[in-house]
Amino acid sequence: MKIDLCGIQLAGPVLNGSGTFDAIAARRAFGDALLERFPFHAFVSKTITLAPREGNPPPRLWETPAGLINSIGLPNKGLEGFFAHDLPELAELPVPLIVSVMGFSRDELGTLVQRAGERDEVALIELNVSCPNVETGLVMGADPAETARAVEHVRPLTDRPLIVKLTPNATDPAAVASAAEQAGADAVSLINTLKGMALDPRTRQPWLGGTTGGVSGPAVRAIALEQVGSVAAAVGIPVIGMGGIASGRHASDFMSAGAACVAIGTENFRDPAAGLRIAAELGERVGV
Ligand code: RRO
Repeated sequence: MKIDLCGIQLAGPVLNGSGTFDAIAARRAFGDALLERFPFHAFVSKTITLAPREGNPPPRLWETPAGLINSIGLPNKGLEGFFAHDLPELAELPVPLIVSVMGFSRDELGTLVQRAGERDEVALIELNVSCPNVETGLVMGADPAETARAVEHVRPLTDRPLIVKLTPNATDPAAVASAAEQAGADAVSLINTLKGMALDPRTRQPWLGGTTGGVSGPAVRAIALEQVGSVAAAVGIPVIGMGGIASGRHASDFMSAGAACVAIGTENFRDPAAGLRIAAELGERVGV
């Protein structure tokens, strides 16, 4: 099932959700076997910011009956650290590389997009306007006009295709998707995590170091499927669908709802080879 994603050729439609698969650690653990049987048809990096970040205080994870709540808080080496340490290793992966970026202002986002787009190793750029775990609590992607301003600002700064990663924590995700499309986005991806919270059973205080977190996994799949369907009906650009996908059946549901590609997130933590299994199951379902 060959896919043309914004002019980039993929051998199939299965991606990873940003931040859910550490390809550098996996390469250390599995060696070149990882490259010979890489689980995704394109690889999305963990979101990077301009300056390095430590991330949120621990604990950073809570397991729910059907998934996770994370409060990771964007730990990363910053743009220069990413270029120096991560990009050379990610460039060795056998699939196109999508770099995920997040700015705390439009100017920061512009710098990230421009600099990432100058690198030959980077095939596409994903704008993460939907992280639930930032100190300000402000999420650009919750508002159509804010999202459009961000995309309009960065659009002239690169010729790389731009994917806008949408939040489910918006009143009308389809309106945000349309605003992104009109502002020049080449694709949208959704869903990021849903805002949630867990309490420490002993102290009755928030368990997560960041107080609240993002809910993912099977618990969010029905919500994600509905949002992918309504976004796909509203835009003409490709939609990358994700949210609790754990089987080929789930992946084919998202594609039936209008997704051109799917991404695997929380399931990667349970099974790092989930992408291979899901791609095979999907292939059997659609007869390729
Ligand atoms: O790092 C995180 O805490 C995080 C990010 Br950037 C995101 O986009 N979504 C999420 O659930 N966690």
